[in-house]
Amino acid sequence: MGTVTPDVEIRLFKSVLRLRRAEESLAALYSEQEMRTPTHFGVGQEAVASGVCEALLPDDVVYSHHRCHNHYLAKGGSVAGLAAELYGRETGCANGRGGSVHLTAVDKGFVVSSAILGQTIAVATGSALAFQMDRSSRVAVTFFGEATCEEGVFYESMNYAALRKLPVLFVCENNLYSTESPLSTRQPTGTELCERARAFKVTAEKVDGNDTIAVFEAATRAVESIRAGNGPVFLECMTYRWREHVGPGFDHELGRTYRTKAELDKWIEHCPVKLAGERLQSRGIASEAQIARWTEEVESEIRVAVLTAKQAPWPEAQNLFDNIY
Ligand SMILES: Cc1ncc(C[n+]2csc(CCOP(=O)(O)OP(=O)(O)O)c2C)c(N)n1
Ligand SMILES: [Mg+2]
Repeated sequence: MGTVTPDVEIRLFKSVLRLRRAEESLAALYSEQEMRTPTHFGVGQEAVASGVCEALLPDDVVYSHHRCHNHYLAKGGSVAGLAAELYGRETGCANGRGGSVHLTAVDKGFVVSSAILGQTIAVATGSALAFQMDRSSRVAVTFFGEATCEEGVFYESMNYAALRKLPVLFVCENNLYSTESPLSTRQPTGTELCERARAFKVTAEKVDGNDTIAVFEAATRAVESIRAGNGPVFLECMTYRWREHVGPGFDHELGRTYRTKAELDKWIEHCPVKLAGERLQSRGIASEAQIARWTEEVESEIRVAVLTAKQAPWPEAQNLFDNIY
């Protein structure tokens, strides 16, 4: 773990490609009105999930928030489980009970996602406490948006994690917006979230969240430091959500004016999948034909997943109350 070998680069590229194709395919099908769950797509933000998860071991655990598809898939969740969950079927990863914001793949170390901002930050911190008490070397990771740094639970968790030197990695996906509110309306000018983390004596690093390699390297440093017993790390990954806050559309096509098409275009230029693919080709690690083959493999996995999901049974009434506490 840790070195950027050609194998790592290939895995990172295949991961962002899989995340992108899965979400784009699901977004395209959304208008059929067969998926009835509100869905927060993470298109444009894939490199954060792929880069961090590549730095983890299989028994490290990941928690996520409402924009969770990328994290679930990058930690090893299946496209079939995701698609069936969005279609509300018994074969979904949460048996059709959770919808888009409540994904789980415990056997892969993706514990759960929740739409209540900040909730899983506290739960991940609790997992980290359990790992420490068990003298295990496992790490807990929690992904959240930059608006969640405006929630009290973020500071309580960070303080406790720092105090107890807990093995937790806080990953902030800074996509500049909370629903339709830009940072400038929510945080004082010049705010640096890393400085807030450092105020708690937490090691903090800011990276280009669209650069798979940069994220992977920063996450690797973070995880090594955490496993060495140095306590939590805060990683701020700068990125951008391409689609509307919730739903498959594009803001400019829907007449929304809280951000501009020009801003989106700038970020599309800095696309994580494009960057990772170009890097593979320029370094002679993979050809265009190889990339086309990988794309076809991913497309085929998604086609099967969607077809199977659409034919899968609805949840059974008799086990409706299972797993409810
Ligand atoms: C405690 C809480 N407050 C408000 C909301 C409503 N809400 C859902 S998503 C969201 C925006 C979150 O923004 P951010 O954390 O930056 O994540 P992003 O959507 O940008 O990925 C808000 C305010 C909520 N789900 N939970
Ligand atoms: Mg945000």
